[in-house]
Amino acid sequence: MRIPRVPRKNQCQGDRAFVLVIVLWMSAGLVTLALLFGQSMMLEYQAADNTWAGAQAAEAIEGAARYAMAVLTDWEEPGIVPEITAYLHQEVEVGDAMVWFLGRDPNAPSGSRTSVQPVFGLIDECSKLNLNTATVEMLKLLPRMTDELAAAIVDWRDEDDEVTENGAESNAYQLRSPAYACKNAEFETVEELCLLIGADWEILYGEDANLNGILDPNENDGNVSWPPDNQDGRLDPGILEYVTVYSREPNQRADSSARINITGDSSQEFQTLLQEKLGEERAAEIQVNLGSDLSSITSVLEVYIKSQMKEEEFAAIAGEISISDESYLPGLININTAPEAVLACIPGIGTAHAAAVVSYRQSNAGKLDSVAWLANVLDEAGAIAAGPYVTTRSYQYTADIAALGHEGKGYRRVRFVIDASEEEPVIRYRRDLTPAGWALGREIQNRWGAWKGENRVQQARQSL
Ligand SMILES: [Ca+2]
Ligand SMILES: [Ca+2]
Ligand SMILES: [Ca+2]
Ligand SMILES: [Ca+2]
Repeated sequence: MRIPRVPRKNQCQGDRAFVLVIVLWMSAGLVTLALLFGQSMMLEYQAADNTWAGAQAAEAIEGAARYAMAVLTDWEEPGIVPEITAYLHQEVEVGDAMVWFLGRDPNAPSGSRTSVQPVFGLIDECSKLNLNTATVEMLKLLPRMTDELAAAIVDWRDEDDEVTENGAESNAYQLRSPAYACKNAEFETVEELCLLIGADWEILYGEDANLNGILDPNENDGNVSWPPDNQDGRLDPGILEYVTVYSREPNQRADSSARINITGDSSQEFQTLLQEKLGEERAAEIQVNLGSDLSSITSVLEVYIKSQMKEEEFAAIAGEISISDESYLPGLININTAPEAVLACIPGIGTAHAAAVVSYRQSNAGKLDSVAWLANVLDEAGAIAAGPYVTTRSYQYTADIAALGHEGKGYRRVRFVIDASEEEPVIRYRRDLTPAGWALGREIQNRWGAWKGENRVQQARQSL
């Protein structure tokens, strides 16, 4: 009996099936390769595109920094905070890129900063407390500040090695591993605070992990994402929000000559000034009110109070007089721009009157030409106590510039401090804050940010 042969047809079918499987395998492999190739091209395209967008954003930031310096150079009233309408500050197109100056609202009540959208503009460094001049008592009143850190700040900058109560000098820093010495000289940046005993991340940054002054989603979700926060719907920033090392006012008149030091040997000059600006009769009355001995006067605000001048009379001479011979007056706080938390640190204002100071200046905008207005909010003793610490002038500004390259990609952010207290504005500080993450709030993110970029990528992917 012959074993029936397997029908040829079937054998043929088997071969074909085998070939088909191979072909299918190969096709699948080719498709996979093509997909992988496409994907890798896509990734390369995306990477190159993002790099390009980042470069555009970085260039735009350089341009915006130069622009900010030009604004301060050209501003017609040096020492007066430029009006927000006097310069471009948000969604400024620079080629294919777009830049924003991240700002602050000085009138936002410190207890209820609920804003999730940033405000824009230059930030006044003279609205902050100067680490090189503030006393322990003033520092202690900052939100989150501890007695230890306040004292350590003063010990860090003072020349001696005598430990302030609760403070820390070299002895304490020598115990650290590795050891280092107490600086015993002025702070040059606010980041130097990180070296100090008692300074931890929470005190410095608080809930504002990206240092933009607004409540970002991760800053109000408890411990779900960094940083830790109390989820109360309000931003509780750290002390970096409120401190500076840059504020200083040239002790000069508008024509760059030295101001008249009324506590020194210049009574004749002062008298002539009063006569020129206010007439002989008023000058005589004012001199009677002031008395002949001005050596114990502690501020120009005290001159205003004791002389019983009118506010507009004082505004006419305030920029001409001083109680110091120094060429610069460091650390004065601009009462027109300081937030409530900083005003609360000023002797005579304190936590008791800081909110009243803010609400007075809000309802009297345009009438805040000199420090005289503070005497309308505080009693005489309070105003005299505050006098040595306050001004209405500012010469140093932060330009916190964020930028996006083409199609909302390539986010970058650099913070500059510009000092306009000398003949030409100079940059005193520069820090890349890109790693701190998105700082422009949700609305801009939705319009320009990653979301839009992602959409473009999807479109590009579909078209491949
Ligand atoms: Ca010291
Ligand atoms: Ca924030
Ligand atoms: Ca959080
Ligand atoms: Ca909070």
